[in-house]
Amino acid sequence: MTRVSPWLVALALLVAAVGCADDDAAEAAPPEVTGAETPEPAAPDVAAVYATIGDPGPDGDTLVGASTDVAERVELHESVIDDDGSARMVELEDGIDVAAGEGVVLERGGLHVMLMGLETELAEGDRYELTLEFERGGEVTVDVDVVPTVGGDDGGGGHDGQDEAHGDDDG
Ligand SMILES: [Cu+2]
Repeated sequence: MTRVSPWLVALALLVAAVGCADDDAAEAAPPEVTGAETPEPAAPDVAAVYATIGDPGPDGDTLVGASTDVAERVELHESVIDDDGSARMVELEDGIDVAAGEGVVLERGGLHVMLMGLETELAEGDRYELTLEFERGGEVTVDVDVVPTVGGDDGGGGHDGQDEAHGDDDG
């Protein structure tokens, strides 16, 4: 009768687990980030960053953090409207989900990256570097353009482009 040492069994399981983890991480790369911009900050201390994060691949990914030289710290936020109609921002401590096959858009009134404790004055036309950290894909550094502030506190921001179609007039 052969007796298998429990230590050997444990070791075999450990090796198998590590092997699987290695396979999973092998092909990871950060998703493409485009159109990163910051509206010229209205407050002296904080600024928002909007951008489009592309398809992270079939496994999806999560934006878990960000950093930059121009601010003390960076948070991930979502703007929400309370029941009483007032707008506020909540910090997303679990990160921002980047959907498999889709990506995610960070935009005014929704998901965004928030610079807290600005150490450099940001004015229209400036450009700074922001490093985004993804759970699977790792880090990617993008250039962020400082753009004019659009609109005020009205929460609006729709597009006004109207196209009138002309039909054919047969006499
Ligand atoms: Cu915010």
